[in-house]
Amino acid sequence: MSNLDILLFDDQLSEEELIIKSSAKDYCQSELMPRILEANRKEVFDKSVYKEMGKLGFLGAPIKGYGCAGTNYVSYGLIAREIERVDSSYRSAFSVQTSLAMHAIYKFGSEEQKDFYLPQMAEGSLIGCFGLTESDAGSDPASMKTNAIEKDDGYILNGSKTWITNAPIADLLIIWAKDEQGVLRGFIVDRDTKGLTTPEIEGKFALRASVTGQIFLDNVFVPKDKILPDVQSFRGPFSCLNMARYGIAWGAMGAAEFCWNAALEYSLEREQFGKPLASKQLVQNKLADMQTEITLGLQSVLRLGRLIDDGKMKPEMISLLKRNNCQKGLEIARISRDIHGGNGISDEYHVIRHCMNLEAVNTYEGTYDIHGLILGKSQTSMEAF
Ligand code: TGC
Ligand code: FAD
Repeated sequence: MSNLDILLFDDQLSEEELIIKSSAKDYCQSELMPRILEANRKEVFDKSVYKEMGKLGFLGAPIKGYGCAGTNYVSYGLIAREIERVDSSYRSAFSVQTSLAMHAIYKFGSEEQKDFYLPQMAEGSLIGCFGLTESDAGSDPASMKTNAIEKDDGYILNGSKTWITNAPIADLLIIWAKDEQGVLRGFIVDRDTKGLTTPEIEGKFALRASVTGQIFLDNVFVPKDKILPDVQSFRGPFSCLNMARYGIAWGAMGAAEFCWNAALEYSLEREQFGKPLASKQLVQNKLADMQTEITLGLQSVLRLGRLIDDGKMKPEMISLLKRNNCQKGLEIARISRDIHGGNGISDEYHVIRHCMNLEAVNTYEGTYDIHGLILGKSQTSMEAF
């Protein structure tokens, strides 16, 4: 179906980007796709996925040095797209490790922290998580209660986090907490630290192949060398979020592409009223809408990737595309589900899984409306949060 790439997307990629895209696609289709149905049904995340991604150089891909591949941001986006074509849970695993946990250490950590953690995280031997959200501080993380009290040789952390990807399986937890002056600080909390518990949140109907949990910090002692020295404001976590949101904007298009292709194939094969569904005007119009939104969405994230690689990124650019591509991806998944009729609710056709995943993807890393408000603020200079 070569005529689907109507604006010849791949012609805009370099030789290196094409190789990365193709190796990501091969891995995702041969190793992840065969596992996802059972993983989603049984709500399990296979930790060996991290080792496999590590071997391919995906983890921390855009980081220079420290055992990381040092790709550009377009390549990082291409990887996210291929992973999420299979499942948003695997893209979540990739995003949290790369853009949230590793990026936090890379941007704000000491040289010793980078030397110790990043190579092991790049190879998938250490798994990270990123604890910002609390039960009463979701869209508004500035209202968090988790606090850090300074002692001679470190800090004592108290508080809790919720809805944290990887929390139950993480070897190291990036925890954001306010000090006694109300200044936001970032801490690396190692798994074996006394007073740390990370129960799993069960019964999710989205991202079932991703582990999500809570984090409880009960007088957790963090030595001075585990504080991220170069961050003293919400600019820290928000700059990690920029990178993860950018990856999501690509990933949502990968999930949407899967759903569009599935709708096309299904409608070509399925006959009703004596003809294939694909011969019906209503169906063709839906396929045209899917193709349009995906083509525009992909062109836009490619442009954004080039801007990031050229050092011209502004956060509102990322909000525009995280918001748009998640919403459009979700709509496409729902319409594909509808075109599949009754079969659309069976996981064997995969689209219902993408629908449910994209509900969560539309919410995390800033909801659709929060990104609308960020864009509103950038236009009007007035905060409407
Ligand atoms: P505000 O006063 O606007 O800013 C505070 C400081 O942060 C700076 N800043 C940014 N810096 C870099 N990038 C950005 N995007 C930034 N946005 C703001 C700002 O310049 C300021 O710096 P300074 O030096 O003056 O201190 O902050 P606010 O409290 O009014 O927040 C506004 C708002 C609503 C935009 C923010 O709270 C927000 O983005 N809320 C959404 C929360 C969110 O996205 N949470 C995500 C949690 S992590 C997650 O969901 C992971 S899921 C991963 C997965 O599984 O894939
Ligand atoms: P709320 O903030 O309560 O929002 C509820 C609704 O109110 C939304 O529709 C929202 O748009 C709307 N709303 C909020 N404020 C306004 C306003 N000012 N004006 C108008 N409407 C508003 N967090 C982490 O820190 N790390 C993680 O790894 C992580 N992983 C996650 C994994 C999953 C599967 C999920 C579901 C969430 C994860 N999160 C994580 C948390 C996620 O970032 C939050 O769920 C998200 O930011 C929204 O916060 P909330 O759920 O508290 O919703």
